[in-house]
Amino acid sequence: MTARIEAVRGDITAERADAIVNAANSSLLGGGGVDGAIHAAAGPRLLEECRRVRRTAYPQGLPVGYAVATGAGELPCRWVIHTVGPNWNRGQRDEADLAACFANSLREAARVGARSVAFPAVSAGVYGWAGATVARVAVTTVRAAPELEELDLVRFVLFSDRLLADFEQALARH
Ligand code: AR6
Repeated sequence: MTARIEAVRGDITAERADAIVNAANSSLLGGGGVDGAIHAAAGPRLLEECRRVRRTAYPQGLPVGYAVATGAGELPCRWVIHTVGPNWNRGQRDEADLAACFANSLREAARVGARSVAFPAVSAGVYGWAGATVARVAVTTVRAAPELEELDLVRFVLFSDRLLADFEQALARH
């Protein structure tokens, strides 16, 4: 069996997937956008777990393209997988870094035992990547991931109709 891959419009903090992915920054200590929404909905336990990750595994911060799982605090999912997208506005324009976010998040999801994973459009907000590029890289990377065999569902949860259209087009084409 391989996972179903779909795109919906919605708020990822309301997702009941086993794991949701957070478009974080290297500090793992919160920010704006989807990161801010996830921390606000999860409550202080998530920040506490992120601080522990910083103290133990990543004292210098989580590098671009990496992913790390924590619990989910008050969120309806079980895990939050934090990944750091490349920042286009700072010249981080290598698609391989963006692809690594999706690939490494799926690897981390499978490692903790998640069967369903919800992704936002990593790097398509403050970090300035074009939605259509994020959609293409996300879809091609997820389709090629070996972890799909261990998952039931990968859902892209998009915050605007425009981004949803980008992802629907990518799913139809790639
Ligand atoms: N559910 C789903 N998608 C959302 C939600 C939500 N609740 N809120 C926003 N989005 P961004 P980035 C969309 O800026 O570009 C943060 O400050 C948003 O519309 O959240 O990777 C971090 O701490 C956009 O399409 O992430 C970093 O510093 C997408 O999520 C930096 O922003 C990603 O936008 C990361 O920038």
